[in-house]
Amino acid sequence: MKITFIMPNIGRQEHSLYVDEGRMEPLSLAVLAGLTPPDIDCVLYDDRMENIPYDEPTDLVAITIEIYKARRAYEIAAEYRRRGVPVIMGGMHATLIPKECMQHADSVFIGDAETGWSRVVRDLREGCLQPLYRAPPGPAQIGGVLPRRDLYKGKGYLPVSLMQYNRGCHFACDFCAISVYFNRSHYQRPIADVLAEIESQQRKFIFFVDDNFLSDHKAAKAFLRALIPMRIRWVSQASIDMTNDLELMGLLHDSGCVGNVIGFESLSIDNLKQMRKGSNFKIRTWDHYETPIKILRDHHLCTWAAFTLGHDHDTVESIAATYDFALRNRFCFAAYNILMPYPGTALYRRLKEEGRLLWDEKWWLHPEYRFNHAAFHPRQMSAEALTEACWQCRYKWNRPRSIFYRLWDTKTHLHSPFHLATYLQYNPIYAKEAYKKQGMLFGLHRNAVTAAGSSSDSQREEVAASS
Ligand code: B12
Repeated sequence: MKITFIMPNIGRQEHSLYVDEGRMEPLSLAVLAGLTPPDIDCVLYDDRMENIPYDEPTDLVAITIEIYKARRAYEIAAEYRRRGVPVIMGGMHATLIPKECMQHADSVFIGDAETGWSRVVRDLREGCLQPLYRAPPGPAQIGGVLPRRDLYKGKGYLPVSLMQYNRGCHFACDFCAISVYFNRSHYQRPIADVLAEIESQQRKFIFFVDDNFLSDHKAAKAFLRALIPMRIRWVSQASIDMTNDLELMGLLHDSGCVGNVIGFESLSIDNLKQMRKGSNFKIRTWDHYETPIKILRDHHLCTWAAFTLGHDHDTVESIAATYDFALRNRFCFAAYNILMPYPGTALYRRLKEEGRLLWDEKWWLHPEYRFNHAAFHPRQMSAEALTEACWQCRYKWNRPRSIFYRLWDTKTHLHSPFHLATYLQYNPIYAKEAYKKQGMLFGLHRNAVTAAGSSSDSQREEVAASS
C-alpha cells in the first residue's frame, strides 16, 4: 500500500512558472508520514519545484492546504480524482472551511493528524474512507513521533531544520487564523521529545515553527534552559511582550536564539486596539516600541518585523512611516503584509458585515486575484492604493542599498560571523522571492477550479518553456 503526500505551490507568475527558491521543509507532511505505519510506502512530491507524476500508482493522495495554495490544491486533487485515486485534504484551510474542501476531495481532515490519522489509515486499508474526519488540536508529535526527514532528500530545501516545540497562542488578534484553529489554547510537547528530535538529525540551525514560541513564559524558560547544552542556533516566532522579562531575554540569548519573527503589526495604538493585539499592549510603556527594540538589540536578537497594513486607522502616509520605522531600526527582515481577511476570523466576519470584501468574498478562489493585492475596501484609501503602498515598502526594503544600509548594526547582524552569514545569505533570497511573488496568480490554470479536471500539467511545462 502506498500514500503520496503533496505540498502544493501557490501558483504562477504572469509569464513563467514560479519555482520557490526559498522553500522550506514541509514539516506537516513529514509528520504525517512519521505517523504512518512502516508497512505503508510513503512518497512526497513538492509542487513548489517538481512535477507531480500523476500516473504513478498510489492508493491515497494526502494534500496539505493553506489558503494561498487552495486553488492549486484543488487543481492537483482534480488530476488524481480523474484517474480514480482518492484524495484527502487537511491543514489550516481544510480545518477553517471544510465545506469548500469537501467539494474537491474524497475526504477532508479537520484538526491535527496526531489523534486522527490512524483512523484514516485503518479506513484506507478497509476500503471505507469517510468524507470527514475530526481530530482535536493538541500537542504535536504525541509519543515522540519523528518526522520522516528522509523524504526531504534531494529536494533542495533551505539548510534549516523545521521543528515544533509548542502550538497555538493565547492571544486573540482579530485577523489571525491561529486563534480560531486552536481556540486561543496553547500546547507544549514534552521537552525530552524535542531534545531527542534535535539529536536525531544533523543540523545545528533550527526554525521552531511555533505560532508563538513565548506564549507561556514559564514553560518557555524551562525549555530554553534545556536547550543551552544542545549548542544549537535557532529562530522562531514570538510576541513582543517577551521584552518585559529580562530573565527570559537572557535565556533566549544563552540558548542560541538568533532572532524571532515578531508581529509589530502597526504603529498606531488605535489600530492595535481594534485588532485586539493583546501582546503589544502588555509592553510597559507605549513609546512606539523604542524600549522593546532596545532590549532586543541589547540581547543580540535579530528581528523579522511583521506588519499588517490596511487597518481602519491606516493611511498611505502611515504605511510609508511604517517603512521608515523599520529601516531606522535596521531590522534583519520585514514583512509588509496587506491585512488579509482569512475566513473564520473575526476580521473576515466584520468586513463581510460591513460589505467591504472584494473578489466575491472569496479572494483565494478568484481566478483574477493576485498575491499581495488588497482583498477588501480599506477605510482611508482605495484597495489599489493599499496594494501599491505595500508594494512600495516591499520594493524599497529589498533593494541592495537597503540591505547594505541595514547591515550596519554591531549589536545584531554584525554580532557574530553566524549572524552576519544569516543576514547575507537570507536577505537576497527573500528579496528575490518578494519580487517574484508579487502579483502572482493563484493556481496554474485560470478555469481549473470551476471546471475541475479540464487541464493537465503539460500546460505548466508550456508556461515554463515560454518564460
Ligand atoms: C512555518 C510557517 C511558514 C514558513 C514556511 C513553511 C514551509 N514549510 O514552507 C514561512 C515562514 C516561509 C511561511 C510563509 C508564509 N505563511 Co506561513 N506558516 C507557518 C506556520 C507558522 C507553521 C506551519 C507548520 O509547519 N506547522 C507544523 C506542522 C506540523 O503543523 P501543521 O502545518 O498545522 O499540520 C498539522 C495539522 O494542520 C494537520 N495537517 C496539515 N496538513 C494535513 C494534511 C492532511 C491530509 C491531514 C490528514 C492532516 C494535515 O496535521 C499536521 C500535524 O498535526 C503556520 C501556522 C500553523 N500553525 O499552521 C503559518 C501559516 C500556515 N502561514 C500563513 C501565511 C499567511 C503565510 C504567508 C502567506 C505570509 C505572507 N503574507 O507572506 C507566507 C507565504 C506562504 C506561502 N504559501 O508561500 C497562514 C495561513 C493562513 C490560512 N488561513 O491558511 C498560517 C496559518 C499563519 C497564520 N497565523 O495565519 N509560513
